[in-house]
Amino acid sequence: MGTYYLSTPIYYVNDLPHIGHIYTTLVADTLARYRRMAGDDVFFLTGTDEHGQNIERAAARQGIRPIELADRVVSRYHDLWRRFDITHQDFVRTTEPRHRRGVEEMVRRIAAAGDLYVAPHEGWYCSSCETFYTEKELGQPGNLCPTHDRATEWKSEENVFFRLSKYERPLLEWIDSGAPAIQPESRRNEVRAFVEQGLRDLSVSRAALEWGIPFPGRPGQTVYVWLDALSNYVSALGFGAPAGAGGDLYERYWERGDVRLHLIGKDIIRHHCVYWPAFLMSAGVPLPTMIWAHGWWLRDQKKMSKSVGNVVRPDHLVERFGPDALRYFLLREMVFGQDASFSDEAFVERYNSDLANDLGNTASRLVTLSRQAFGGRTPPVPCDDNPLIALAAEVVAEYRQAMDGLAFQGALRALWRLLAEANQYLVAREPWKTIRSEGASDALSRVLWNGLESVRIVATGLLPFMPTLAPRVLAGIGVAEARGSLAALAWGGLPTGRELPALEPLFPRIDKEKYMSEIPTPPPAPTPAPEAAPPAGAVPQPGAAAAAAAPANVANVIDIQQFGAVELKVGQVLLCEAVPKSEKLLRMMVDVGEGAPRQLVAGIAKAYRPEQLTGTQVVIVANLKAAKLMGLESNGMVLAATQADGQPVLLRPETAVAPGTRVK
Ligand code: ME8
Repeated sequence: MGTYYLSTPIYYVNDLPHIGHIYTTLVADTLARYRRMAGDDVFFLTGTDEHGQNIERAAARQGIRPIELADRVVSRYHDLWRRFDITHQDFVRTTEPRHRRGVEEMVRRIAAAGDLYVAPHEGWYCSSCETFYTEKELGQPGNLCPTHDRATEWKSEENVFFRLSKYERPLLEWIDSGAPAIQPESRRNEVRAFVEQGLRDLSVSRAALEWGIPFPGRPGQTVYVWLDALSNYVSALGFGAPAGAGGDLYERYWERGDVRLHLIGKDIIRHHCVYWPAFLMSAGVPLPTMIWAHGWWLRDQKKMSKSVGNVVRPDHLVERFGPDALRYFLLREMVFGQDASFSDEAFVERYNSDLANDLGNTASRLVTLSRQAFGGRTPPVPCDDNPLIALAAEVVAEYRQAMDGLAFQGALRALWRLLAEANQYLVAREPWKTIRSEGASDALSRVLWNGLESVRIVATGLLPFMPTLAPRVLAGIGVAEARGSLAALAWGGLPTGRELPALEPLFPRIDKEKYMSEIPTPPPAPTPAPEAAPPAGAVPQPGAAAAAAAPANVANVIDIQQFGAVELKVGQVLLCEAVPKSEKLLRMMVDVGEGAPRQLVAGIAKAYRPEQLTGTQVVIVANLKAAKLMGLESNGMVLAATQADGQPVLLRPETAVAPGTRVK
């Protein structure tokens, strides 16, 4: 027992939350509830990350101010957390004055440590993760961001730098010291290898980005979004608040706290396990005691992500089955730390087998038999000598060990072992036959009591996972007060002779086929393309109305209008040459039937020599916003099939056509 601080990442507000965001918050909530059951003094923090280029651009696309977009999305987060009954103590927004004070204090302390200097800065920048990459790190054709699969831009500006390189050794010592602070082990090794290969200083200010916290003492520059965002973990506790203004939360939960845990997805390991500890070391602030990076929810083998556009939003699942079924599924399905694939089919199967059948049927069968035999009450005679007692003790120990180690799937499997054993026990003793042969005997009472007691222990262990339904299961088996304490996991808590109302079905079985046929079409990609007329000739085909339903296994269906918004054209390559100092880029002048040729830059140099391309035809995306690659403007994108090993194969018309011919 002690203080237990835990946080989720603060989520970007450029789009609505999806299953991935919900997952981290559900994990945090489950853990927070469990720690409270264990008697800890818990502080659970979540919030939103509202500054940066990505949000500035998303707002501009919608013709609103960034703060309006943030307010809109934040209210959606609040609704969602209410719906899932998330028990966070605080929700921090990076646009709040208290957060700005925390960031300013962090910068002040880092500057006082002599760890800031000004220098020119250039590199490949991904605006989705607001991070600079080296060409080596990009490792894919087209200079795509390794996380977001999106084109990066070449950026060059004068920035404030943080002496990250100075913290190489201290970081390695921290990673290697005592109890491993980075989990799981594989991630710790990854971080260690990254630090060991050498750290470059980090630019922590941005020029020409207005939507951010002004960099103290550097007019015209804003604080790098990650230094801004990471500081939320202490700004919410009152770090940087005027003396006496914020209470003692910072001292209690951070400076003197026992556990300081960040739960994150593996996409943001470097920021949390390298930058953040280095900032804290520089500022003289204690480090987190643990950072736990879980895997990704995938859809079609790709990370579910707003930028990729393959997300599953929780709305229809929550509307149909309530929040607890999704809570259970997400925590049961993913081995914490590894990737998992989301599918509606798996959801329905798990719901039917684990919740409707194993839990729901066992509970309702026991309640029905007890009501029948004992006048609508729980069995009058308990039992303190039967094989389920030892198993329950074993299962509870396993459950606690798993929960202490954040192995949520393991904890649930342990509980289900007890359920399965209780079922076996009932099948072997056939109380439904005993009722007929013996009536309400003591022997029958003991058997039913044992069964119900097993369900009580399982439902108690489920309280952190299913905060709405687990208390209802408990109430349904005659336990009026759902005691949220680990002591309630001990064998023997089921009251005897307690009134037992008829159990309403808690987990009605889902008709899988019917459900699968009714699943709503996933919403269009998050950044809607501008309105455009359908391409000429795009006459709706007979049966095209059926396209309103998603083709099997396709998550991110678009309609013909959206497709029509992308202008694909045939281009004639007039000139092609390598880009100096780049292993990947080729510069081309391409005739797209517009009079003057266009300059395009493509990351295909490892697969094609310039002379192989001059005079040939390619297909390009003609209405893509211009991007800068190695300082060269690219006005469009050349289409290629990217093979499993990353090698591109260009797409071309089968026979030569006039430059500018539309592809549709
Ligand atoms: O990165 N599977 O915010 P973000 C599992 N603002 N978890 C996922 C996921 C997926 N497919 N997609 C997202 C940011 N997540 C920054 C964080 S913290 C100081 C700043 C979860 O909105 C996971 O926890 O992109 C991941 O780390 C986080 O959402 C990223 O949310």
